[in-house]
Amino acid sequence: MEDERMPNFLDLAPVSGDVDIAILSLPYELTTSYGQGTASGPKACIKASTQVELYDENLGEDLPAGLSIHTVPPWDGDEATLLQQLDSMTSYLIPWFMGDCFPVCLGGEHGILPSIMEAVRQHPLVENDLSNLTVVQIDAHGDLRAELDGEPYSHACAAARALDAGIASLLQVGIRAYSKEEHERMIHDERITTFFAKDTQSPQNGSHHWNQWLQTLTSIEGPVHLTIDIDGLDGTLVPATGTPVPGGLTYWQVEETIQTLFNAKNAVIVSADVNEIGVQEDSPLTQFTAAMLATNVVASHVSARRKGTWKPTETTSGPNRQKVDFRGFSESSGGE
Ligand SMILES: [Mn+2]
Repeated sequence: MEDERMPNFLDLAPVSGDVDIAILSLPYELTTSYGQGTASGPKACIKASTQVELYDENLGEDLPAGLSIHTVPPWDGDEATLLQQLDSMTSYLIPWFMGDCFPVCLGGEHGILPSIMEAVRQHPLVENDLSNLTVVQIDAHGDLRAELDGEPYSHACAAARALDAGIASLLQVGIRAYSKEEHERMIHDERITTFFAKDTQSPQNGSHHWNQWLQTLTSIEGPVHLTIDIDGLDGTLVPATGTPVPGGLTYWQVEETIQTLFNAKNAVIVSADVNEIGVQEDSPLTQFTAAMLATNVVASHVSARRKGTWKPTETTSGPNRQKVDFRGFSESSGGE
């Protein structure tokens, strides 16, 4: 079973020429609290994606809708230290973050986000300065801890590390599990806007908060990275994610978030990730839900291209790209 051929995302034919959309796999798991299997998540998600319908109603046609979608072989780093692993992931990602194609990363635990931020830094619209980048985070957790069990690069610190990297703003939704320290940071850090699940999911006035969230997305300007921790969804939809939590977003709320974001007139979504994908054994629901969301991200990107809000910033090049040596994490740290 293990050595069966790995399918491409959506079971599409291999790409030999230009790449318009790159599907990247980061099977990275180091610090997930008590779930297991996010390292196998990207592979399970790609396998599940072969069962996703190619027809997209908004596009009015089947994916890939005239574009080339390339499934990049997974990152296979096996470095000695955590910081070297983060460097290795960034090296793997950078060739796909040069603005000529749209990268969609599948994870792996949310600890992949710092590596993604370093790759986004190389994007021509970001120009090595993250201070014009907005990160939109769908998540059950704040991920704003300074450290967890002594580890600053824990999945529980992903958003805090993105802020440390210098991003302009962090917009969070689905949030319902956080510490006192994280709650205080959400309230006092002006770069953070948090939409709590207890508000957006309130049976009495949830729609008021939800409309505010959609308006917030619509008014974003400049480059954006979208990070979807699938535990932002209600735990019933993703029981095999690292830390499933009840009381979360519905599937349609996440789709509406994706579509509203990609439709924002003055925002350019430069990259996205779908992370904390677990492998459910009794049913493919968890990995299939992740595959549906990744497909929706791809279709929404196609729509943004058609509207002209996303344009390639360089000449498109093919699927064979060299890793870029990156040592930012291991060299900038003064040790543990
Ligand atoms: Mn998270």
